[in-house]
Amino acid sequence: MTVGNAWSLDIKAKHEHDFRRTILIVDDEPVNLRLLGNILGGEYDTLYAQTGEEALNEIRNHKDFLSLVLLDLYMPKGNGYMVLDALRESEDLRNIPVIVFTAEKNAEVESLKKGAVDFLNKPYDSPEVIRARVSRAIELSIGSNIIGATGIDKLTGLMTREYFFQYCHEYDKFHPDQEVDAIVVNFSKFHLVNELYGRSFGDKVLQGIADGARTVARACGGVACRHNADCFYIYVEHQEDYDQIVQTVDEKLSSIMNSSDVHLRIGVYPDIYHSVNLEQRFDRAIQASNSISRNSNQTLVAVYDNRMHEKELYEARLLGDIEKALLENQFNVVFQPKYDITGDKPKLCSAEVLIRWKHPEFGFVRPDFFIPLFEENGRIKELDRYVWREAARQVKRWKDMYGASIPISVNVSRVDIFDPDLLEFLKEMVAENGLTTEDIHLEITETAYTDSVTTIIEVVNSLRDAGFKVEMDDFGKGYSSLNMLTSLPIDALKLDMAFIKDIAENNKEMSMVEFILEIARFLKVPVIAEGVESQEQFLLLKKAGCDIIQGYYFSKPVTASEFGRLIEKNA
Ligand code: G
Ligand code: G
Ligand code: MN
Repeated sequence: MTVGNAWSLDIKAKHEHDFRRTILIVDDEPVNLRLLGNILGGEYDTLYAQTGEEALNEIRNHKDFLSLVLLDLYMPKGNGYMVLDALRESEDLRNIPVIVFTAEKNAEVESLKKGAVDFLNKPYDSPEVIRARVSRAIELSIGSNIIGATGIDKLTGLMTREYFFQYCHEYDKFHPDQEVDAIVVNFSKFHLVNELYGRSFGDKVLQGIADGARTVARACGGVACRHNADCFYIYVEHQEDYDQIVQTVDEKLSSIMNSSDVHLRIGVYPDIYHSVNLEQRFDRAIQASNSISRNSNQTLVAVYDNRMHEKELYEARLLGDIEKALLENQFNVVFQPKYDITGDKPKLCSAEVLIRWKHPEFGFVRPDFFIPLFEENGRIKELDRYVWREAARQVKRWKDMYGASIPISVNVSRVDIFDPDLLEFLKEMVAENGLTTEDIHLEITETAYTDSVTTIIEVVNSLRDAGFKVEMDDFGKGYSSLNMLTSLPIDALKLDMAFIKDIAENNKEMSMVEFILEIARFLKVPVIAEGVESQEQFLLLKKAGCDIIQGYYFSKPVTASEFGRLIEKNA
């Protein structure tokens, strides 16, 4: 039996704060139902049942969004105790809080034992008492079922994500035919706002985005939440386009900070086919937003499309194939020589080990595609360790063959930095191969330094104390400031390829490189230039005082045996 307005829950008219919860009132007396309905109907959507059996049916039918049951103990066809027992026995239902009505002390104790959370007196307490007890019981049960007793994020006043997802699930149930959009709003490099302007300003910026998200949600018939620090989720009716959304959020933010500093990435997954569940839809919205560059200098929106779907399937395939790939030796390594150019003649001084994956079906898969995938899915450690071992074995072989070798550098993923066994593993690995820590250099990407400054400094210090040389890779790709360099413990700086690309054509680029070289000289840190392809670039870099060069100009990555011959010639 359904009375009240539960089925016409109109999300459009509602803002997150006045989201209505649903309660079930069970009593065999119609008069009592009406009375309680009147007391509680202003605040809650109400369902009614007159027997124990009916009550269980209603509970089962609405279990996903029922916030509370008010239960009379004495009824025909299954009394209140029977209902309590049935709820307690069911995994699905036992978390729904129940308040019982009773006139007897004994019954109170009995029903609390059977799992009721509270009781109300019959004849009824005053409306205020009833409302207060009901609301407290609901709050308490939310507190234990989901995080955050109120469901509201303190900083922004938006829903918490748990509450948000509950709400969205509920929305979907009531609006099975509504086309909906899952939208995520991401602030790129938000930590920089905190670092540059302080946390309290950062908080204001987040409130600004929240304000924008709330306005959008209201205008488009939906809800918004803060999902985590600087990422907001919005769930609204399907929109024809997203210009208005971008504009709204931008406007709210530009009243707080310089609009030229606002770079939001907005991703949208329009669920036109109702084909995937809520969580997946938001994952896809995130994928869409990740397709936008973190370095873009304006707020951009990306809508999930077929191409992204293919990519998702492809990524899933690759992930599924890792095990087999490792077993079947589909991975191998190549070596790209590095040349010291400080003397008269360039001299082979090292090489970087690079992984290659020859997939039986897809052919060569690019590492800059699969490395991030492995990182995200916790598989990079295995892969990196495989590569490092290969590198160590090779160096040992070359030492045995030629009586000498040169140090080889390996890439250390930023994820490896958090591995507590990293140092031990590396030390054992060199020892097992009869090498020393000087034979293996470690390249750690610049973004690792900016992600987690204190951890990385600790880890790098311990690696250097053990004798490993640490090179900061991809310098310039991330956003560590030049003055940060002075406090970072490193043995070499690898300039990102993007810097080198245009130095021959563009004076400004070359000045930038010269400037970095100057600072590095001051800090006594040698600089390695990557991606040097032409003689012109080589000569410019040599003139500017660059120390080491890696790039197609000297050599593409080569196989172990080819590199062995280079060592032999060198010696
Ligand atoms: O090889 P190119 O080969 O396309 O490499 C692309 C990127 O992938 C490089 O910038 C490098 O940082 C990364 N990479 C290559 N090999 C490895 C590896 O063995 N481990 C890690 N973590 N990254 C690697
Ligand atoms: O980890 P890292 O960014 O250092 O990897 C270096 C990457 O740069 C590898 O993918 C390697 O194949 C690539 N590379 C090396 N030299 C050149 C070059 O001269 N031109 C281009 N386009 N790529 C290069
Ligand atoms: Mn590298």
